[in-house]
Amino acid sequence: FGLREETHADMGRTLPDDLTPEEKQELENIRRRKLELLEDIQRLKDEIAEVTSEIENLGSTEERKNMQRNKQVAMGRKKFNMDPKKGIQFLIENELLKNTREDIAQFLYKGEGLNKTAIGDYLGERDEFNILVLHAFVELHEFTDLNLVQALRQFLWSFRLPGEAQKIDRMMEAFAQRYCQCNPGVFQSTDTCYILSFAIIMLNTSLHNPNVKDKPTLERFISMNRGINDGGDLPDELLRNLYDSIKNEPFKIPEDDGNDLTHTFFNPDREGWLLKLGGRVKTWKRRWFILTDNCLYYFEYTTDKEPRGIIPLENLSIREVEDKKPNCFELFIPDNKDQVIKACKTEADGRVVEGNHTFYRISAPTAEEKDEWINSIKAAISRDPFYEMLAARKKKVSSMKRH
Ligand code: 4IP
Repeated sequence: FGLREETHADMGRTLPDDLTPEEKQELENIRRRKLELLEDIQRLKDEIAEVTSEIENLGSTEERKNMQRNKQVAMGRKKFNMDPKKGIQFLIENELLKNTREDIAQFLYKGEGLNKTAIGDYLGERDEFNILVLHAFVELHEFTDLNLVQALRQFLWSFRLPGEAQKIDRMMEAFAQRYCQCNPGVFQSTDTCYILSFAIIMLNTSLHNPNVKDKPTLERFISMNRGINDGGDLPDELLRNLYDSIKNEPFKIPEDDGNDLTHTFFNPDREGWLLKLGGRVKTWKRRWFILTDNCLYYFEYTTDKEPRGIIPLENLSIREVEDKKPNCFELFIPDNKDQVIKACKTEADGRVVEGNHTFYRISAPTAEEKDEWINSIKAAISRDPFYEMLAARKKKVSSMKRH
């Protein structure tokens, strides 16, 4: 701009007198060309500035769009964690996710920012579409040349098993199918793979939970799995490898809220001192409680062989209650507060008789122990249907040979 001014000033300046008219004309032409050139440059500069600002604006709209998109994806993830179905619907409606089983499965498999309990809930749904997504999800797992323990480690880390027996059954069935597809010839059938998977999960529990005193040996693990390969036995070598792998490194499972079936498999039965209120005569007695086999046993001393009482947990519910004693909970029959709970007890004279409790009120030494007992008992109460399903499958594969 400065140069142009200068040139304009030049234009007005009188030319020296000693120049010939031709020279004056020549000089005048040079000045004019210079001015034109400068004006061209300025025009170009203006154009460049215009285009640059357009590009900048374009960039920031792109950026803004991206930011907006990221925000919506984050919102979708949050929604998913609160309500998986709604979260997926939101992402689809906002064109952040395609409504295909493959895309949704991929989204869950990547799992970025997603809560593993929510992933498990979505995959466990009974809905036909969710089942298709479950299968697409399982197919994203590569199990080729992994042994069953390695495959289970990978699978059980990718989401959290939900708490319902039917859901666990569906998911483990899908897992077993995929494992057999990736490793043909290892097992006679998917059922064998399914049953062995649970035997491994339970072995993990027995070997690594401090509450389980009686640790199974390799021999016991092998004998427990006799006949599960469609009536035949699996090679000892294979079982030994799986046993060693679990013994050397327990399963790592996603954060556990202790409120469902997985709890049973990974943190099962427990024992400890609790106070119990009497049935007819309301006296508090300190008793050693053991939770196992879906029953609650109580003893006078930890070393007693015979329990003073046995409470089968079937059909019972558990809840926290307020009492003068701290950290109380009680076992009761839902919707029937007057019915006597099916249980047995030992009378003072040693006779074993039916109990008299319409509820069992129990006080734990600390709030933490109360929560742990409630969680373990809840898990024990809810695991029955699953054990039945597993038992049915076991029966099926061990009778295959006979048929
Ligand atoms: C007893 O009170 C104990 O509390 C018993 O507990 C209890 O039996 C009795 O209930 C209750 O009368 P006293 O010892 O003061 O007589 P425990 O068996 O642990 O010693 P439960 O059924 O709770 O085992 P009733 O229902 O028998 O009265």
